[in-house]
Amino acid sequence: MPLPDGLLYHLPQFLAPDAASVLLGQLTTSLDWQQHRLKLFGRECLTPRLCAWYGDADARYGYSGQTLEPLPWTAPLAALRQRLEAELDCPFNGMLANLYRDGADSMGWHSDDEASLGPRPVIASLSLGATRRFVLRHRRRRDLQTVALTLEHGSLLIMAGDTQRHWQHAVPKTRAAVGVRINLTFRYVGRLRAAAGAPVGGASSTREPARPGRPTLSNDR
Ligand SMILES: [Mn+2]
Repeated sequence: MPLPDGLLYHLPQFLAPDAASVLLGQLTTSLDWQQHRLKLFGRECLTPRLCAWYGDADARYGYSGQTLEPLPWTAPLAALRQRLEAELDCPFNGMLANLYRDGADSMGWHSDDEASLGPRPVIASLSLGATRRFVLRHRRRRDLQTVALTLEHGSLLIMAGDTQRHWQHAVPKTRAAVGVRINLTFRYVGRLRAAAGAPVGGASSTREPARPGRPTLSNDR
C-alpha cells in the first residue's frame, strides 16, 4: 500500500483463521512472556504489554537501554520464520513478540531504528487475536495525515524500505472491550559488535547482490 517515504505491505489473510487460532492458543501459553522495565525520563516503569525475544544464539537485541538474550526458536516459531524467509526472500534471525492483554495495553510512538537493525530494516509483523488499530505518522512532514490500519487475526504487515527512517508507529490504547492480541515481529539484527556502534549496512558494508525479482526487500548483510 502507498506510503510516502516508506514501504508497507499488508496481507490480510497470511494465515487462515483456523491456523491463526491454533497458533494464538499455542503461543499465549508457551512463550516466555515478560513484562519489561523501561526507563522513561529517568523513571522506571513497566511496559504496558508483555514481551518475549526469540532468535538465533547470536541475535542479541538491544533496545531502550537493555539487551535481550534470545530464547531458542520453538517449533511453531521456526516454521513461521522459514516460511517468511522463503516467501519474502529475506533473512530473519530474531522475533520480538508482544502480547496485548486488553485494550489498556499499548505501544507508544517509536521507530524501529536501532543501529543493529541496519538502515533499511525489513520487519514482518504477524497479528493474532484481537483486532487492534496500528497507526503511523511521518516524523517531520506535518502535511501528511496519520495512516491507520486495522491489523486482523492472521494478517501480515511488512514494513520495509525507509519506513523506519521517516515514520513512527504505535498501537494506541482503546476503550473497546478487546481480548488478547499477540504480535510477532520478525527482524534481522546485526551482531553485538554492531549494536555497540560499529557501522552496519550502508556503503561501507559488504552486501550480497540482491536476488532478482524482489528488489524492494533487503535484510541482506
Ligand atoms: Mn516497532
